[in-house]
Amino acid sequence: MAEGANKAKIAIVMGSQSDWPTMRCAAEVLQELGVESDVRIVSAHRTPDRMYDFARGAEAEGIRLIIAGAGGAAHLPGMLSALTHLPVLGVPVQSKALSGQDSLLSIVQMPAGIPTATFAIGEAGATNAGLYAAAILALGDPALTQRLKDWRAARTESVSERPEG
Ligand code: RP5
Repeated sequence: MAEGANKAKIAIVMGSQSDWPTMRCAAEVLQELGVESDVRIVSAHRTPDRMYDFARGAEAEGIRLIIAGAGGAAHLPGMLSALTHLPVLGVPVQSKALSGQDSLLSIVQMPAGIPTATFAIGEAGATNAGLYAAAILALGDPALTQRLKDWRAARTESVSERPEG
């Protein structure tokens, strides 16, 4: 792809199609905020060459932040952090065998020098990774800052004073 040809500044990558129901939460909240994302399947284990090419080419494509989700032996976020200086926001996908504890520990325990942000297991983590990525981009984008403030205000207003039913 040509230098800067990608309009999206945020890439959302995941290790498998099976991660998409979780990772789509990041894509959806970014869409609500009017932020484009480029969504791809990139596996550290099954498609290591694709992972390498993506990580090495991301900056030139115009990507500024990477949200990476994986489950089980979740090496993708850490490997991406090792291959690019771009910020990597890791989402531990809930695994079948260990409920995502394995994913969480695989992502969070990076050695000093290779920083990888780690969010909560599952959909909450994916949503918050999307919001966090938007907040970082908003530092240089006043219009996005306003949309983020409006989004948060709407969430606050949606909380009832008393439970219903
Ligand atoms: C990881 O293995 C993926 O990130 C996924 O969470 C997990 C299981 O993958 P599938 O067997 O469903 O493709 O690499």
